[in-house]
Amino acid sequence: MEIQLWREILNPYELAVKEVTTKFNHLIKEHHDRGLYCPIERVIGRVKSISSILDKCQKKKVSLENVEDRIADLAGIRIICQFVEDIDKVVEIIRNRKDMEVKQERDYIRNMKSSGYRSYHMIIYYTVDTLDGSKRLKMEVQIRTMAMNFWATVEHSLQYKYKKNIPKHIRERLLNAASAIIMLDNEMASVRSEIMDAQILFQNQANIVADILNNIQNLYNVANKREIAKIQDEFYRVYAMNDIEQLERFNKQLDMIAEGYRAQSLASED
Ligand code: 0O2
Repeated sequence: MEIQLWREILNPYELAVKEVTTKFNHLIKEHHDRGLYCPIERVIGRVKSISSILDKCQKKKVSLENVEDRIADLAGIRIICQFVEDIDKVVEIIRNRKDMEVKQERDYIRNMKSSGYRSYHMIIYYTVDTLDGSKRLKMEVQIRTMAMNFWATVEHSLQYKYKKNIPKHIRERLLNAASAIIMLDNEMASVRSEIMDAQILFQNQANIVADILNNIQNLYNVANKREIAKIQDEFYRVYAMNDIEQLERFNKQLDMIAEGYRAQSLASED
């Protein structure tokens, strides 16, 4: 097949990967903005390389005309979670989305592959709009924890190195490592709520500080320089206390100061 034709085929998949990655990243941001814990830690997307497509076609005896029908992971999204429990939450989010339709699900977490591979796979339908009109295409979504991702990445590199013929002693090591990953994920699950609390607290503090800085920025336009300098010094003093309640109180004071200036400017307009 001509290279140009490959480009034409893969173009909509590129768009799909960009759109879906952006949507999940936005979901992460929405959680953070609201001070909520997000079950998604990170999102990665890729369009399968032409050489990987050719390899897979050869392995599965797929003719190039049938590539789009038979290869479901031309577009791939990987969602990385912190905890195993988060994976079910992400699956539920995807099942409930109006812009994605689930075609197939494979649970390699409850049914680990003989290699030791663990991950939750979903094949979804997703529609993109291009110059040639709408196109409904298939995408593979892999959902796994950071620990599962570490294992899969290392194992994938070894498969590449040994051309899918990993020596027996290394395969045994990988199976041992897979068991260790299960233990690690279980251990982390037992402290999940502690970690989540800490992260939410950290995110809330970051949101309040962003709010305070925004307020100070706005006061620059209305307050005099001496007052701004005083407010800034006070901010650094309160920040050093490392106490979220003090930061909240300070932010409320800034709101009141800003409100005072607003009232003043309205009165002077009258
Ligand atoms: P790459 O290079 O990652 O793209 P099927 O649906 O059964 O006809 P398929 O597509 O092989 O065939 O399905 P499967 O088994 O669900 O695997 C899909 C993808 O999951 C693979 O894509 C890998 O990315 C990943 N995967 C599956 N098994 C393993 C494994 O044992 N180790 C690692 N590291 N990853 C695995 P590709 O195209 O095979 O590879």
